[in-house]
Amino acid sequence: MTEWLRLPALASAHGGQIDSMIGWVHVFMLILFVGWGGFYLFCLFRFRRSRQPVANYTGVKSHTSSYLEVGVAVVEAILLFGFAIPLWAARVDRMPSTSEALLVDVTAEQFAWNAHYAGPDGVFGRTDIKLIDTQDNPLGLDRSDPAAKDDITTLNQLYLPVNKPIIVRLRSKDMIHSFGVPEFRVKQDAIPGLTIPIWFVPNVTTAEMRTRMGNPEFQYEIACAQLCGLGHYRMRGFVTVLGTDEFQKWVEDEEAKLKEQGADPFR
Ligand SMILES: [Cu+2]
Repeated sequence: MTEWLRLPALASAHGGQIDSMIGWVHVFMLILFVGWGGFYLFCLFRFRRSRQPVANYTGVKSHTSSYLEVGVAVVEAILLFGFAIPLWAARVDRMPSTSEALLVDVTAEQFAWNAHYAGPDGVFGRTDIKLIDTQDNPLGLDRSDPAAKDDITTLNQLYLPVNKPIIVRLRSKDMIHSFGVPEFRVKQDAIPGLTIPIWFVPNVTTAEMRTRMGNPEFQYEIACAQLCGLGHYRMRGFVTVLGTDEFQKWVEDEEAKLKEQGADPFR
C-alpha cells in the first residue's frame, strides 16, 4: 500500500504501522499543499491590481477560511491522537516481558557500536568503568564475575534471532548517538547517562532478504543517525538476522570460543 513512498524494505513486525502513518501524513500534506497553493493562486488573481486599485479596509466577510482552518486543525489532531500517539504508546509502553524477549545491551561510543549479550544464564555480568580498555574490553566487563563468564560481546555486529521480540537497551559512553536500522523502522537516540530500551521483532532473516532483493551482499545496517563527531560517517554496524536454530548455533560457537579463551591462564 505504501510502495509509492519507496521506503527501504520492511523487516519488522511493527514497521507496517509506521509506514501506513507515513503514507497518511503524505496524503494529508498533499491535500494541504494543493489547497493552500490553490488559495494562493486564487488570491493573486482575485485581488490583482487592475481589479482592486484601492485597498479594501473591511476585508473578507465570509467565514469559509475559518472553517477551513478548523478543518485542517481537526485533521492534524486526528493524525496526532488517532495515529501518532497510540503508535508511540504501543512502541514505548507495551514492552514485551523479558522472559519472552531477547535482551541485548548496545553501548554507543565514538565511533562504534558495542553489543553485550547475557549468554545462556540470562544474567548480565558486572561491568566496571575501571576495567574499560578501548581495545580489549570496551565495555569494562568483569570476567571474574560468575555471571559474566558466559557473556558474549560483539563489536559493530548484532546477531538477532528472527520472529522473537528483541529489547535493545541503548546507552552511550560519550555523546549523543542514534541507533537507526531503517529496515526495522527503528530509530532511537543514545544519550549519555541514560539507558533507553527499544523493542522490535525482526521478521525477515538476512538470508531471506538477500534472495528477496537479489543482492547476495545485502546487510542490515545500523547507521548512527546523530552527527556525533568527525568519525560519524564511519560509525556503522551490521545486524545479522538468523533463523532460530542458526542463532542458537551462533551462541554455542561464541560460548565455545569463550571457553577456549578462559582456559588460557595468560588472559
Ligand atoms: Cu554516532
